[in-house]
Amino acid sequence: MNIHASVPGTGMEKSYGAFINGEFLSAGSSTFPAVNPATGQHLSDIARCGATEIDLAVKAAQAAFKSWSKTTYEQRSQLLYKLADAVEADLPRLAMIDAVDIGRTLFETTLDHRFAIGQYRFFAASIISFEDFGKPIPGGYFIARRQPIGVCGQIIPWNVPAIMAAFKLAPALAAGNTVVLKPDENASLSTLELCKHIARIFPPGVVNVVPGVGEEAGAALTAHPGVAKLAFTGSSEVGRIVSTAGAQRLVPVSLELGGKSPNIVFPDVDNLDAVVDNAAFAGTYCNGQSCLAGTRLFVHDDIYNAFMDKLTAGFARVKIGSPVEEGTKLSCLISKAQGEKVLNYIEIGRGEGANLVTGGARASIPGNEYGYFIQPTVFEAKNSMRIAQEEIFGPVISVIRWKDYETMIEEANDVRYGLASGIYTSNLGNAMKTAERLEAGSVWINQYFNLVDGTPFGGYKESGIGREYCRDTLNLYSHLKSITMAYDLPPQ
Ligand code: TXE
Repeated sequence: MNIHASVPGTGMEKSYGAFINGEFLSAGSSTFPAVNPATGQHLSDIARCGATEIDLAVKAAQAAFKSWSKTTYEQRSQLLYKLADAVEADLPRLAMIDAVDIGRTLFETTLDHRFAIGQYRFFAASIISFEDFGKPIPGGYFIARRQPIGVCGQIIPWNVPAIMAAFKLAPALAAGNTVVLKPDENASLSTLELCKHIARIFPPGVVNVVPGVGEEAGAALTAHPGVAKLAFTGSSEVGRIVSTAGAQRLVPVSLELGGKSPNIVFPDVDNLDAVVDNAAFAGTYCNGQSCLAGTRLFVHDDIYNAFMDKLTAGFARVKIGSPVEEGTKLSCLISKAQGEKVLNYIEIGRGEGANLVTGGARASIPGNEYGYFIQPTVFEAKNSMRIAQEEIFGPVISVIRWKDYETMIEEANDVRYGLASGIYTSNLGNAMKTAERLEAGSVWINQYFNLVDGTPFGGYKESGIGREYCRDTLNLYSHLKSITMAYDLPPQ
């Protein structure tokens, strides 16, 4: 492969083929471009794989499973630690590749890779204590034995590719499975680059990465009879398609889907400035392209005006700019399509009578005119409005003023999603009682996005099925077999 000179220092290739059985195939003639969403710069050509490459990859993964599934927990743990070390040593380069490939700030993409490293280490540690269990029974003993499932088909989105790859690979490999992973067509580069490390560390065929578009490579992966488990992160709409494919073949499916999370501010908060900062961060981190984003901000009437003044003033100071420029807080969205989708939602908000408090337009950044940089946008809205109910996936917050606790709780839960939520209050009892009542997989008290390895992550309602990021995830990737032993043959 030729080193591509367009982004110096990244070692990016001119083209990438699928990574199958420990090697990169050539990209072939059918490719799609990786494009810098800020500048429009062409970065690389990526193989547009389909059923043929998926089949090759699944067969390689099936062959590798025979020996990989028999490795000890300690052996797998060691290799995951090695992968974590390799990513850590390569972090600045990988973070730069993501910044130019997905348009998020270097600060954020660096954090993404740190999260990924954490995931590899977390599962390297967790697998060691993933014990079988058993107990004496009358006349014998039973053992509950954990066993890997087989080839896992994994499909990931574009918003945080390094985290998504680690969320999928680490638990599956730790539990003794082999993998065929399809990265997103908007964000394949860092996952393909990760394969260079994987090639040095893991036996051939244990990890296979097949790039391509959803309806082709993705659909072929979900339909392949050799895939024994499916895992998907992306939109709820495609989650349904993946789930249906799994149901047809009766294979287990875990899903992490969209969100429209409530973030609730009580009037008794100790430090309003800190709360405003954190709530702004909750709505706009990742340029708002996060399934966890706290986009429905419930602010109590008693502090409403002060809160809104501070929020607007805060957003006026936010630096919007090139993803690779020091100090940039908000950069561009992943694509024109995503940018237009967000701008369209802003129009929908105006049209349904929400009051636009700040933002609402595309910003023009010198040298980056290609990109969709959207100003941080705040609407005063009603929970029933579309902008408060639908996942916008951009820096757009709907603020909902509340007075009555019961009504607020009802509205906070009145949405089809249930991924995350936030609460700010100085009253511990109130925080815990409210946390109990929220229909969401994660509740953050006093600090949104407080993500720590080992805390379960996943959705209620249409936000998904299964929990990642925690020890329990190993169960998603394991069979539990009971072996029941009688000391004696039955009496005749
Ligand atoms: O996601 P898709 P898109 C939400 C967010 C965003 C919207 C659309 O609201 O605006 O989804 O984004 C693969 N069979 N989230 O269109 O289509 C696809 O190739 C198999 C939330 O980018 O769900 C990619 O790898 N696979 C989300 C992955 O699915 C298919 C993060 C996700 O793409 C497929 C991203 C098919 N038929 C978007 N069609 C989150 N939960 O964080 C597509 N894919």
